[in-house]
Amino acid sequence: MKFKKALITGITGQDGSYLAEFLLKKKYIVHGIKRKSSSFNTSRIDHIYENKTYNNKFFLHYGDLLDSNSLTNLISKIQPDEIYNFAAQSHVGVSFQLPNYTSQVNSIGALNLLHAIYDCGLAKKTKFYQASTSELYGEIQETKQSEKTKFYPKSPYATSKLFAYWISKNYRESYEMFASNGILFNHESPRRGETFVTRKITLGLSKIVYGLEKCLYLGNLYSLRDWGHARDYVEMCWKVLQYKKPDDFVIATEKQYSVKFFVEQCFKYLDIKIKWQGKGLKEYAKIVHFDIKKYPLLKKNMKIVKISKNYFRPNEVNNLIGNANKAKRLLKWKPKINIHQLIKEMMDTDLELTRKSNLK
Ligand code: NAP
Ligand code: G4F
Repeated sequence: MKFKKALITGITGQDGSYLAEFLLKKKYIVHGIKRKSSSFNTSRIDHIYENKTYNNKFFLHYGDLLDSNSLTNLISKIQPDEIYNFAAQSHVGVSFQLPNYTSQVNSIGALNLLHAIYDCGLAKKTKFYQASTSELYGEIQETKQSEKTKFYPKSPYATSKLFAYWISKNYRESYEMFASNGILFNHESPRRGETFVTRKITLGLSKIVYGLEKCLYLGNLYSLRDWGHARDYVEMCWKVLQYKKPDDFVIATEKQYSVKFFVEQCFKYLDIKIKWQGKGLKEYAKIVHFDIKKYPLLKKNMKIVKISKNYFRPNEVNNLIGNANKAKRLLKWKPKINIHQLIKEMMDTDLELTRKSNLK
C-alpha cells in the first residue's frame, strides 16, 4: 500500500503539532521542517518522535523558510503529495517591532516554498496549503467576514499574510498548482504560545493560584475574537486540500467574545468571584470571594488583573467574527469544541503544568 507523504512547515508550533498527529492517524508519512535554534524547540512534538508506532513514519529536517536551498533540497528529496505552510512569525503585536523580519518570513517564505515546488517540477503533483488568517480583514468591511469580504490589513503581520494569500492564488492560476488558502480565525489550545492572550490568561491565573505570580497584566480587554480549538481546525486544513479543486475557505466558529469575557470565564471555572473597577489604563479586577481552603495563597481584595499600556498595539483589530458557510456547505464541516470546553482544557492543563513545576 502506498502511503501519502505530507511536509509540514512550522511543525514545532501549535498547529503543526496537531496536524502531524492528525495526519499520522490517517496513515500519512509526515515530514516536518524545524529551524535551528540555540535551545530545544520541539517540546510540542517530542511525544510523537518518541512514539514507536511512528518509527519510519515521522521525520524531522532542519530548514528555514528564508533558506530557499533548504526548501528545494527537501521538496525534491521527499516529493510530498501535500505541503502545509504553517511556518510564520505569527505574533501580531511583535510584528510592529519586527516588521521587516515578519514580512520576509511570512511573505517571501511562502513564495520560496511555492517556487521550490515549481522548480522541482511538482506543480501538478504537490498540493499546497497556505495558513492565511482572519487578520486580513483587520478594519472589518462586513459584520461577519466571509471569503468575499474585502481585506483591510492593519499590521505588518497582516500585510505580510496578504502577500502570501495572493501569491498562493497567483501560483494556482499561473501554473495550475493546487494551492489553497485556509482563512482561519483565532484558534487556541493548551499548546498555544504563551504570549498569545488566551494562553497568557490561563497560564497567568494558574501561576497566581500557586503563588508564583501576583497579578496578570493585559492590554485591550474589549477586543472581540472568534475563538476555536486548534485540534478542530487542523482537520479543516486537511479537508481544504482534499476538496476537488483548489479554493479559499474561511474557518470560524461564528461566535464572538471579548478578551474580558475570556478572563471572566476562566475565573468562573476556578470558582473565584471578581469585580471590575476603574476605567481605561486604571481598570482592574479584584477578588471578592473564593474558598480559602482551595486557594490558601489568595487574598480578598487582591488586585488580580491590571491593565498595562505595554500590551496595546499601535493599530488594533477590534472586532473579528467569521462566516464559515462555505466550509460548512462544501467541506461538510462544523466546529466541535466550544469556548467553554476550550477554557476547561486550557485551564486544567495549565493548572497541572504549574502544580508540577512548583514541585520541582
Ligand atoms: P506558532 O505556534 O507561532 O508556530 C509557528 C511555527 O513557525 C513554529 O514552528 C516556528 O518555529 C515556525 N517558524 C517561524 N519562523 C520560521 C522560519 N523562518 N522558517 C521555518 N519555520 C519558522 O503558530 P500557530 O498558531 O501554530 O499558527 C500556524 C500558522 O497559522 C501561522 O502561519 C499563523 O500565522 C497562522 N494562523 C494562526 C492562527 C491562530 O489563531 N493560531 C490563525 C490564523 C492563521 P519555532 O518553533 O522554532 O519558533
Ligand atoms: O492572542 P492575540 O495576540 O491574537 P491575535 O492578535 O488575534 O492574532 C492571532 O490570531 C490571528 C488570527 O486572527 C492569527 F493570524 C495570528 O497569527 C495570531 O495567532 O490577541 C488577541 C487580542 C488582540 O486584540 C490583543 O490586542 O487580545 C488583545 N490582548 C489584550 N491583552 C492581548 C493582550 N494580546 C496579547 N497577545 N497579550 C495581551 O496581554
